[in-house]
Amino acid sequence: MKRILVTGSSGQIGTELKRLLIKRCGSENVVGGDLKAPPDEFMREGPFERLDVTCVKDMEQVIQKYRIDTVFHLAAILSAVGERKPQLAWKVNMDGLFNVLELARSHGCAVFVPSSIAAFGPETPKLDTPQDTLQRPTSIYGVTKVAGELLCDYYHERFGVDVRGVRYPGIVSNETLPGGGTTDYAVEIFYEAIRKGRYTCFLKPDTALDMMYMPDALNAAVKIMEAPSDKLIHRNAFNVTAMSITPADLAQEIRRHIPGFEIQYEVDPMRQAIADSWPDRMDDSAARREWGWAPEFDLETMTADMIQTLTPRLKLKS
Ligand code: NAD
Ligand code: AKB
Repeated sequence: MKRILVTGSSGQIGTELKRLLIKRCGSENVVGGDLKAPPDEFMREGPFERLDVTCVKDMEQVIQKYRIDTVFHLAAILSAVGERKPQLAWKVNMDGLFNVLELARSHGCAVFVPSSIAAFGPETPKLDTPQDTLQRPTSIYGVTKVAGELLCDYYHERFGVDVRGVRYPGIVSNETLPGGGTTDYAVEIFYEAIRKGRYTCFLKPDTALDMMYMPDALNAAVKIMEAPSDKLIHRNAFNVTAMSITPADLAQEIRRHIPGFEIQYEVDPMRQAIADSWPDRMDDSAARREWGWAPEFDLETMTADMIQTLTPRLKLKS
């Protein structure tokens, strides 16, 4: 049985990944670690340690205390917050990753590290963005993601650390709100559509970006970690996507469920510039070929599920 540490376990992905891993491995085998406590409804789900990934001592104590053999390293600063606090983004994303990889090397842990569409930049092909291509991102978040991908490759090649990962697109979910990224509109829009019947979007209506529903994102993390090593040609930073959509596409699909839904646009130049520098649609054929990646949700099924799940919950709170 695996002994797992999820860093960033109070975040958008971490809360739900921890819950899924507990279902698979048992609550005593999955430890959450984060600077902040999890949302109330996640508080009782397995051990939680308040830890700072930039502090190697904190990290080592937790790894030793629970005899951890696998780390899902999700603690990070995302794109919009990163642009406001670039020094913090570098510190958390790079020092945190370095600490995790060093401890994985000395304690023999396997590691999952998510990269992002942010690892690409304006010179990268926007359509069918290849697995292996030019990566010159223009956000500090993207810079840390490319450097992180390279560091992971290095630790595998140089020290044999079993570190794997995917390049996630924007993740849409309904448990924990996103932590300050450029794709957050695709979550906020559902909450506002249900609560108020209208939403003001910070990206232009025709901004195409890759997106994915949370169940597929969780499945990708588990599946890549379980893939037979000898089948992997790449190992780290696999492109994965489920849909390429614009705010206008999402608004139109929401209108099929909430007919009077209205969307307005007040563009935030900083987040628009970041979105414009990212791919419109990635080619994820390497992940499909090498470890059988296949998303289950598209725009239609994700929208229906988001509205069905969120509506009773938000109505109850109002
Ligand atoms: P999030 O912002 O929701 O959660 C990150 C968590 O890390 C937060 O709970 C925060 O408190 C914690 N954290 C920050 N600094 C820390 C520190 N020094 N020590 C310990 N914990 C710290 O992010 P998320 O959306 O869950 O993203 C998880 C990972 O997935 C990140 O690496 C992110 O880059 C990547 N990713 C996310 C998306 C997405 O759309 N959510 C897309 C692509 C990649
Ligand atoms: C962000 O917008 O910063 C994240 C991501 C795509 O990495 N959601």
